[in-house]
Amino acid sequence: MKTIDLRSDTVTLPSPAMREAMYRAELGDDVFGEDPTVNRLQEMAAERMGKEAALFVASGTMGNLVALLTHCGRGDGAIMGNLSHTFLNEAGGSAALGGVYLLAVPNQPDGTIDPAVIERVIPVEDIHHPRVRLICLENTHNYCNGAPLTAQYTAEVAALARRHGMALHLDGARIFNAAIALGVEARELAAPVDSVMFCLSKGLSCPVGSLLCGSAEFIERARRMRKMVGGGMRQAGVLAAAGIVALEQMVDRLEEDHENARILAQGIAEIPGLGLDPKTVRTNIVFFDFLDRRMTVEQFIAALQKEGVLILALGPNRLRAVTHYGIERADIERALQVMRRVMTA
Ligand code: TLP
Repeated sequence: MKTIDLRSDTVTLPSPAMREAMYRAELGDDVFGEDPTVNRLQEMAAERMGKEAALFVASGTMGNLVALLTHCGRGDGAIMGNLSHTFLNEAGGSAALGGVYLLAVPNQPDGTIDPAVIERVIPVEDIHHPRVRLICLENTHNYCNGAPLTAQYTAEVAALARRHGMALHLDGARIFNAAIALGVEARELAAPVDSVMFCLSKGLSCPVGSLLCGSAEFIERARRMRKMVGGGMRQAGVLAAAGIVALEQMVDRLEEDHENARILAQGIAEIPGLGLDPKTVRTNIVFFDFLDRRMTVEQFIAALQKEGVLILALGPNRLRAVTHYGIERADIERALQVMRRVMTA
């Protein structure tokens, strides 16, 4: 029986074309800037994001950390959403390693932060106050049901940042999902920001890797920060080769994942004891509430697991299922059947 692993799109395995490209990759020492495959991936990434340069990093967490360390010095502030991955799930790295002061402001259900709220928390120039150098947005917004943020909204926040002499960083871990959902190019969503990180190892199915993109000057400084956090990866072309295949072959198919997520959401919404508004599902992330009182959420997850369906608990009685490469329409039907059976047992 096939395990239907809906815990995350990070569980995706490389495609046969990726494995082949990894095997054949031309390699060099990337700390010397001499890995031709890494260099090619970085050029492609910069081009896809409409930026001058890009830097291959080990993970989304490392990409965001390097971005924060490059934009902010010790004691500087960065404003971000209280539900953002950087604030909640990156081990407080920028505070621990860079002395960056994080100001978390409320995310709205659509993943945005009200610009008026951002405006209110920016302190006036005074020796009492931290210098706030950076605003961070997340697109798609993972914990806000994978909501895509529009280019217009991002441009509005960028203009606000500029008015205050601040930079704007985008955690675009799933920016291609946002682009597909909104019917625009990813570079349009990235155009207003100073730096953008996107992941290869989620919906794009690579085993490892993310890219940080920005101006040539920013990326040069980011390269030093990456080195500092131990991210100089030598013959990283074996990993970058999969990334090249991902950018060439895996972006357009994300629409399939979105379609599967819609079907899954519709099905879950019809199961008594599970709470979900299908309108909130616009990309590949399906959050829903566990409302049943006859069993605990842990028992529900264990019962699904026994039948080969894996989902994740992210918060009390809050569950997440993510569609991705390797999950077919028939798997969605089977996952729904299992959920129905467990809930009516
Ligand atoms: N997210 C993971 C978990 O950590 C929650 C997931 O399964 O969704 N930004 C965003 C928006 C992310 O969702 C993630 C990973 C990251 C950054 C970090 O990427 P990695 O895992 O490569 O460090």
